[in-house]
Amino acid sequence: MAYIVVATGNAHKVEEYRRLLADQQVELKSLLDYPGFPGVEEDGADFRENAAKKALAACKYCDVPAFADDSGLEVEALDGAPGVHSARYAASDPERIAKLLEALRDQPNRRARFVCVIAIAVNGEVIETFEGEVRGTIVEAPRGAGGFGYDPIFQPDGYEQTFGEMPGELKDQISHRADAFRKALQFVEDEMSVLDDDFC
Ligand code: ITT
Repeated sequence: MAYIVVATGNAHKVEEYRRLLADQQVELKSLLDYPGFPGVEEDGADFRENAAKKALAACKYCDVPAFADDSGLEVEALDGAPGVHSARYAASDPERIAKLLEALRDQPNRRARFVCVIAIAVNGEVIETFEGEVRGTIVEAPRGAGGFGYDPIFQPDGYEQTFGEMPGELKDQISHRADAFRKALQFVEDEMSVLDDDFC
């Protein structure tokens, strides 16, 4: 079966993409399958730049079509922080959550959004990027052990559960990653005849 590489070392992202790609005739590999991959410095100014950098590096290294996502949480009362620095906000998921809740202590405005930008690279070139989002609020204390990252403190609009409490299949329907991925998949389907030779 043909395969594509998702340029991530984050096992939770790989799991989400495996579910999102379940109906497609393509096998998904990730950087976990390429232990020699030298890594990418995520020093871009925004999600788009970092996603493009990651996708391009993986496409060149693995010599197959690759995609990557750069994603994060933007909190309104913190002027969009941690944003593109979400992964580096603190050393571990529990510390990132604790730091964010402390920054929002006594803050009535708890509006936030998750953002995900997916970049696709084929034949050593980034061909397109797609942005997805989901809006919601930051709850007062972590709830749920599912998902990863900031999931236990993010409650999407229209739901009583945080991402940490809901089944992965429900997160897949409404998440920023799913939103960006749907747009990317539509693009690939539309362009398939053009990209057929490249897309394995
Ligand atoms: P790769 O760069 O290898 O893909 P990463 O975890 O470093 O893995 P990012 O640079 O895109 O990924 O950083 C995204 C961070 O934003 C991630 O570490 C989480 O802290 C947070 N994040 C992104 N999407 C999330 C989600 O669906 N649920 C919870 N937190 C998320």
